[in-house]
Amino acid sequence: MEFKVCALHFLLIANILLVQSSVLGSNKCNFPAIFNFGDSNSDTGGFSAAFSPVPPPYGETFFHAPAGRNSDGRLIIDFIAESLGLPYLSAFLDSVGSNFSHGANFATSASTIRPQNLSLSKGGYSPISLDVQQVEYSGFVARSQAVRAKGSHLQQVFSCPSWSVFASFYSSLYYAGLSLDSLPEKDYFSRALYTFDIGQNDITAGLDTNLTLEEIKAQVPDMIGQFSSVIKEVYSLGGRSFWIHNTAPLGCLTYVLDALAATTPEVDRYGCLIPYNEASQHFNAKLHEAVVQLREELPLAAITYVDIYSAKYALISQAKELGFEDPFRACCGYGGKYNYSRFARCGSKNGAGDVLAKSCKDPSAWISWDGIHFTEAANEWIFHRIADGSFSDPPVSIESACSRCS
Ligand SMILES: *[C@@H]1O[C@H](CO)[C@@H](O)[C@H](O)[C@H]1NC(C)=O
Ligand SMILES: *[C@@H]1O[C@H](CO)[C@@H](O)[C@H](O)[C@H]1NC(C)=O
Ligand SMILES: *[C@@H]1O[C@H](CO)[C@@H](O)[C@H](O)[C@H]1NC(C)=O
Ligand SMILES: *[C@H]1O[C@@H](CO)[C@H](O)[C@@H](O)[C@@H]1NC(C)=O
Repeated sequence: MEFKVCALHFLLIANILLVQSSVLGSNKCNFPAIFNFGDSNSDTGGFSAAFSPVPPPYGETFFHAPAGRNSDGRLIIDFIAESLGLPYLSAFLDSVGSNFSHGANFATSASTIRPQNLSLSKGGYSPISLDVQQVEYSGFVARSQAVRAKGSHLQQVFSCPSWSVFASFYSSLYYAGLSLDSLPEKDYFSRALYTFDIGQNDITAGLDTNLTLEEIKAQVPDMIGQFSSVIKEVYSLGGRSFWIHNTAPLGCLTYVLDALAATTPEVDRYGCLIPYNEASQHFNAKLHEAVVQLREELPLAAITYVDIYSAKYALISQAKELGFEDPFRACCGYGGKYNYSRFARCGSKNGAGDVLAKSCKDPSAWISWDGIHFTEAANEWIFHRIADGSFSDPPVSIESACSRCS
């Protein structure tokens, strides 16, 4: 009910904006920055910087070398950055060659919303859970502004005429030291787009510890509660435009099929495992409810809920019609029914040090890159489906995601 009213309002606003835009120019938000939070679906180098770098052949299609991303090329977050006219996001944890002037990426692979009780080596999940990403973000806001304040003070000193001979020399040294032009301007934090894609690993972490789906569903309110707290924290620091992806159809992903297809008789007509898709849908329904609630609590926020589940399901279920090969078979992998083995993942080497799990000839023909993550071609397809708002509540396009719906 609430959603319908909200969407209707939005459509009216959109019509007005459309009329205005032909007169005034555009209804775009002109986001100057993106701050992203999440897991490997949107990690652009955080896990690689902190734990272990992704090996070749990751990155082969677009970056022509491993680029901290779990794909052969660009991720959805890269296509988002491109579409908003912004540079690719540097990972907050990567201190070499990073440039945060138009945003930062706090996502790391294997991250969960809820902190896990097992260390990375025991549980396989990242200690950089969403609460930690939020602490990193808070520190980034405060410290980047402190550095900027020092820099502008120095600029005034150098503008004194008697100093002008030395000014350009010293200022270039000083600015290089402070990397002033690698940090966002103050007002960017309130004008930025805040993107979130996290939750998939909270569900699989439960499966890894042998919880039943019912037990995992019972944890969803805690997952969503912790997610909402982070949105409120970002809002309290000035964040206003939020673009929130829900979670993928787990029962259609190769690594889940590999582990659980043998013991799961309930399969849909495309070959996806029904109970695991239902677990994702349960999480997504609760996330959607939380977004509706957050809109009431955060009156100045524009919060877009993006049903990326349906976009991914559409791609997998219509793979053939869309010109892709078997959606369950990994392009890069080794052995088994799906060219996927959890013991020999994409890029892993054999005893002699040769790459064992190799890439396929044409990754652009495949949907699954490594059995867990999507190929660049799949990411691009999914990006185009979600970018125009047709999978969103409210149905705003990404460049207009600062529009509130009430
Ligand atoms: C970790 O352990 C605490 C204390 O037993 C528990 O409350 C919490 O739910 C656990 N977290 C996860 C992700 O299992
Ligand atoms: C960071 O990127 C911005 C925009 O692309 C650019 O203007 C700036 O010079 C860059 N900073 C450094 C230190 O390279
Ligand atoms: C989960 O069950 C499997 C198979 O029964 C077992 O090998 C594994 O040790 C169990 N994992 C945990 C964390 O209890
Ligand atoms: C997966 O296996 C590798 C060898 O480890 C091959 O090189 C790939 O071509 C294969 N990919 C597919 C899609 O079958």
